[in-house]
Order: sequence, then C-alpha cells, then structure tokens
Amino acid sequence: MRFSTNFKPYVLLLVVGIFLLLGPSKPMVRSRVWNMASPEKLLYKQPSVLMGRTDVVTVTPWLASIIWEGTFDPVLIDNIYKPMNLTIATTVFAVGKYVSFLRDFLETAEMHFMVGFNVRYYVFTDRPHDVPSVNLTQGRHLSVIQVPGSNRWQEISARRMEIIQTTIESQIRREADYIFCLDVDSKFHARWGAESLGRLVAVIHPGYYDQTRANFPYERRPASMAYIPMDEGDYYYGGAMIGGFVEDVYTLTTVCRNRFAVDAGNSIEAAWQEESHLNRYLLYNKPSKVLSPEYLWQDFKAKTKEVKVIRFSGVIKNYAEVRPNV
Ligand code: UD2
Repeated sequence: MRFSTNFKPYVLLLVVGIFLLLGPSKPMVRSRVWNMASPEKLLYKQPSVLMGRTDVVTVTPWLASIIWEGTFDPVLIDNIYKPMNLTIATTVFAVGKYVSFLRDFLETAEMHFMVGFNVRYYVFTDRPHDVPSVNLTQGRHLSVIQVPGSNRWQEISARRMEIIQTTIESQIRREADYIFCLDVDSKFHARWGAESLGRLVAVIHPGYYDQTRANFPYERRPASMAYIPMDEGDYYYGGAMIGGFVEDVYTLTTVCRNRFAVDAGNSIEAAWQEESHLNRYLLYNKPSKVLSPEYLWQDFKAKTKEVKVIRFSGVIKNYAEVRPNV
C-alpha cells in the first residue's frame, strides 16, 4: 500500500494510541470484583458443616443463600467487607405526607444499617423543606432530590422504578458500588450489614413466607406484563426492598419500568403495582441472595419462632391519613 505524499504514518499511530488509551466511550461504572480476603489471625467461631439452622431453609434451589440469623458470622463478614471501602447507595421515597416517616427511618438507619460503611442516602420528595436534619456519622451523606407529587399512591409507589433508573444513570452509578431501595414507612431495629450484599438481592415478604404459591398475590391476568401462571413462582418478594450491584438493579428497574409502561398503554395496572413487576422479573432472573423476613417485617405482625431478630419493619400506618387517595 502506498501513502500519498501528505500522509504522516506517525499521526495515524498517535490517533490509534490515544483511542486505545482512552477506550471506546461507555458509561462510567464502578468496579465490582473483590476478593473475599480475610485478615490473618482473625479469631472467630469455627464453622461447622454438620450443625446449623435446621428450622428454616437457608439456600434456594438455585443455590442462593437465604440470610437468617445464625447463618453468618458478623465479625468475619465485617472483616472481609469493610476493607473493600464500599459505598452503598440507599434510595428512599418520601412523597406527600410520607415525609413524616423520614426522621425515624434515617435515625434508625444510622444506628443499624450498614454501620461502618460509606452510605449515600438519596431522598426523593416533593417537600424538600420538610426533610428533617439528622446527624449522620462519618462517611455517610444525604442528598435530596425533588420529584413531583401525585394524587394516587399507586402511581407514587410504581414510579419509583423509573426514578431509580434515571438517577442511577445520572449519578448513582458513579457514586456507589451497591444499592438498596427501601420503603420509608419503616424502621431498623437491629443489624442490617454486609451479609446482605450480593449481585441481585430480594427479600421474602413477611406475609407469605409460609404460604403455597397459589396463595401468592402475583398478577394473574395474562394480559399484564407482570403475569405469573398459577403453577409457577418461587417465593413472594416484598416491594419494600430491592438491592444489589448498581448495574443489576439498573437492569431490573429498566425492565420493570418498561413493562409497567406497556401495561399502562393497555390500561392495566398490576395487582400490586411495581411489586408485581418485581416478582415477575425475579421469577425469571433469580436473585443471587435472598433475605429472610427478618429484613422485612411488619409491626402489626407478632414475631414468629423462626424469626429470631427483626432487623427492619414497616410501621403501622393509618392509610387514610397518610395516602393521597384510598
Ligand atoms: C407494599 C409494599 C411496597 C409497594 C406497595 C405496592 C412491602 C412491605 N411494601 O406496601 O413496597 O410494593 O405494596 O405499591 O412490601 N410512597 C410515598 N408517598 C405516598 C405513597 C407511597 O412516598 O403517598 C412511597 C413510600 O416510600 C412508601 C412506598 O412508596 O414506603 C410504598 O408505598 P406504601 O408503603 O404505601 O405501600 P404498601 O404499604 O401497600
């Protein structure tokens, strides 16, 4: 091949070099591969392969752990995860009167949620001036993001998927490694730590963990994109918690948001809004870690014998009082 007299091969080499150095343009996402390095000489209880919880199932049929008290060693877990210097995004929506739940949510999170980790709270509200000022410990930040109000609670609850998706795009994927999306009308009561971290994390709804799948309140109309047939289903997952790597939750929220929009176009609203779409998504995209109902209880429910610790629980609320519609 002959070059024209004006061609300068070193210019081509320079351009190719710069391209290889900078790489093709792609969204900036944070690295997500860590070794499970444990410090030398750390003393903790010897694990057993014969003794453990026998009153509950601690692994799913696709071999994801189900996290119950007694299945992990908090000292060991913290010593493995804390040196990774992870940042955990935590989204919470407080739209309309739900802003009144924020103080308890945040104050109890400071006591129990991912203590010792970098935590970034993203508070979505239409009432930024009513967001309480809460003392945050070192390494923890809070940003308030204004969102529109609505006169339908179903819309507020369901629109979370879309807003989480777009906020991951605009900032969270650059600021955090993992994300938890939580209901605000809740309080933490005990440790919720690094044992909950995983690629895609779901929580078993406390109302249905002892039920057969036919009794799960899945969306049963085939016309809906959230449809689950009667003879399918693993668990009933609660919509009050979605977690995992930021990019995996991004995919989940994108898919659910799009399916919700298709349903809306067909004038269908799934039985439990985004919770129904979440359940459908997780049936065919299995979570890599499942949190037991310790991580999502409801204050009106008496504690059952298999639940040794209630870590996070929905408060009793007067629906007519706090919701914009009934
Ligand atoms: C269940 C789910 C919830 C959601 C909903 C179905 C559990 C324990 N809860 O709760 O996650 O799937 O069913 O839509 O699994 N919100 C506001 N302002 C409002 C209304 C709602 O900010 O006026 C936000 C707030 O963060 C709240 C969340 O949406 O925590 C869910 O709404 P909810 O708690 O009223 O829904 P609920 O109790 O039926």
